[in-house]
Amino acid sequence: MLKVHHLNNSRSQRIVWLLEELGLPYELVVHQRDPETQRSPASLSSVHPLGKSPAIEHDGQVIVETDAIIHYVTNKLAGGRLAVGPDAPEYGAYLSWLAFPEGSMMGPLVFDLVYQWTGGGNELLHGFFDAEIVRHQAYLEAAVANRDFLLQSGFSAADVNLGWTLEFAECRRRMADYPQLAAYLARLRARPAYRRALERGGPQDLSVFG
Ligand SMILES: N[C@@H](CCC(=O)N[C@@H](CS)C(=O)NCC(=O)O)C(=O)O
Repeated sequence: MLKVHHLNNSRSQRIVWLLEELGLPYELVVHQRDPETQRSPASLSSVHPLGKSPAIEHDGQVIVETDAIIHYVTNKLAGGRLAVGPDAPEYGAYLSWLAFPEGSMMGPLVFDLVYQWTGGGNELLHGFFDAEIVRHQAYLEAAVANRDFLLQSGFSAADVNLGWTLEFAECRRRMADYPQLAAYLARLRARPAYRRALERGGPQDLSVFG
């Protein structure tokens, strides 16, 4: 049985959501953040040396990194459902979108949070993160302006990956200027599997990162 290590209020919510979308069985192990530092507990470091979520266990292996887990789940456990295969016209677009949240977006958003938590003081540095966040948000706003989901072929695992990232951007008050993006996030949140995932992995409260 697939085991999912989930940290409360974290990006591993994506994996719970993906599994609910796919209707796959899984055992959920919930680890609680330290309420003061928001760091993960020792129980997660006993799963993998990095002590990060998400992590999954399957067939005696521990797999980490959100994008790798999404590839593993969709292609190995779900016969390619919610993924796009190499022969499909949108294969390149799918891979690009799948990598975008962790590869491009989360870095500046997390640096901006840490900058705030550590008291700021370097406006040059802050200006750099801020401009990066605006650039990414504007790019996304245009990308979802004329379509319901990231790909023309419809909803995919790339939307799951981006959806939680936008929730994080929202708690950082980075969504107000982007109506198309807000509408896209509302479409994602309206999905029954999204709501089931919150019941299973939640409740989610990202306000601590605000
Ligand atoms: N690049 C990794 C990032 C993993 C990560 O930073 N996870 C956060 C959860 S949002 C975490 O475990 N934070 C707790 C900690 O570092 O102590 C991925 O895509 O899975």
